[in-house]
Amino acid sequence: MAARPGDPMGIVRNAAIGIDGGKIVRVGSRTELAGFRAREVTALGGAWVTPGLVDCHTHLVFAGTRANEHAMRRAGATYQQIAEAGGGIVSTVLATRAASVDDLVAQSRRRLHALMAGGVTTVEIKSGYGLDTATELKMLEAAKALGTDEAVRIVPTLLAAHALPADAREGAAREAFVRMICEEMIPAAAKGKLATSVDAFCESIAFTREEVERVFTAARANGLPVRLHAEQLSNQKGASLAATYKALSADHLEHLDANGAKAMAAAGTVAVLLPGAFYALNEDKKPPVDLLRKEGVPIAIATDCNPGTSPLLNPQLAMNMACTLFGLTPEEALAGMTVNAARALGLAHEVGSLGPGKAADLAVWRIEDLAELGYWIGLSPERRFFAGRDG
Ligand code: DI6
Ligand code: FE
Repeated sequence: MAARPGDPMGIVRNAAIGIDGGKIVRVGSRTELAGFRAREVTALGGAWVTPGLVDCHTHLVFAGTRANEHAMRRAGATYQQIAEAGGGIVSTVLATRAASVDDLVAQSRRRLHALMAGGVTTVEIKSGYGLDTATELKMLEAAKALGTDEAVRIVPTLLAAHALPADAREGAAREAFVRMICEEMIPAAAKGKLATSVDAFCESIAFTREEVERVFTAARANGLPVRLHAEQLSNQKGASLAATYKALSADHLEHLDANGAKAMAAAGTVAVLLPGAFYALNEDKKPPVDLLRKEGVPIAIATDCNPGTSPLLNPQLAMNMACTLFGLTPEEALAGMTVNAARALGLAHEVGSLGPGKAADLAVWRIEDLAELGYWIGLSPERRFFAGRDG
């Protein structure tokens, strides 16, 4: 059996999938594919097949951990208080600057393996723990190396505007940092083909709308599409700014308002929901899922795997949390980690659904019913195929 989300589910029973050169050439019932002459047939014994999962928002490459903050939060400190006290993103920056590319690759590989074991075949990885040009590029090099070594598609994003370095929080130093992102980091990442999009964090503890606009303008000038961490901790009207720049996605969105949702729908900007961060920060404000549905904004789900707010390594748990905490249906959760996640990466023509011309990235599940995806907490697929290859 094969499920093709987007159709809306497009379930085909007694299905067969024809694959050639790492791509799908046909999907249909076994009788429809009876004339398909295959060199090799792999029987899956009545299992369900979905597209390989797409984790469209991670900060998977970093050094060290921030397990201490977990304890601080339990003692009552907020994410903002931890950041202001020199913890948070800036503490991961120090560890990441000190690590070599090999170190970063080794530390990150374990996390990548965990996502892959959960059925992920495409992983977006953001920089953002460098905050200087050399380290941002080093992180992107590490992400690229993982994609070369492992049976997984890595989609690298430059997130230089993630946090302000401790010595550049105000005044001329702050302005110089934003200028460096625009004039140095973005052109270098674009020229080296090390990133396929540019992301930023629009928040009171991070970058203002005006600063994000400068970053987006530079991204556009360098031919890179944009995405935005928007309305995570407060409403900065980031979602409508993202929509103005035809962003691929706006992510988090707990504090999204109706105007933001309307603007996203009109621009085709995907809403990426990150229940792991909502959970780990013990937030109570949920993203307005009914509003997203009403406006017809496509919804994606991702792990947001990062050392601070979402140390989450399991895509099924992200789907389960999206259902349990945010009220998504199991179908919405599956579309959120397949077809809509692919859209958030600008890769819907390549991954996230099963059809002719798409990559033969498959997850094979030993389940009775599709609703079991996002029901089990931490289910792994029985098999996984990447570009037609078992593994
Ligand atoms: N929002 C998040 O949830 C992550 N980045 C961001 O802008 C957190 C990253 C971290 O705390 O290390
Ligand atoms: Fe994030």
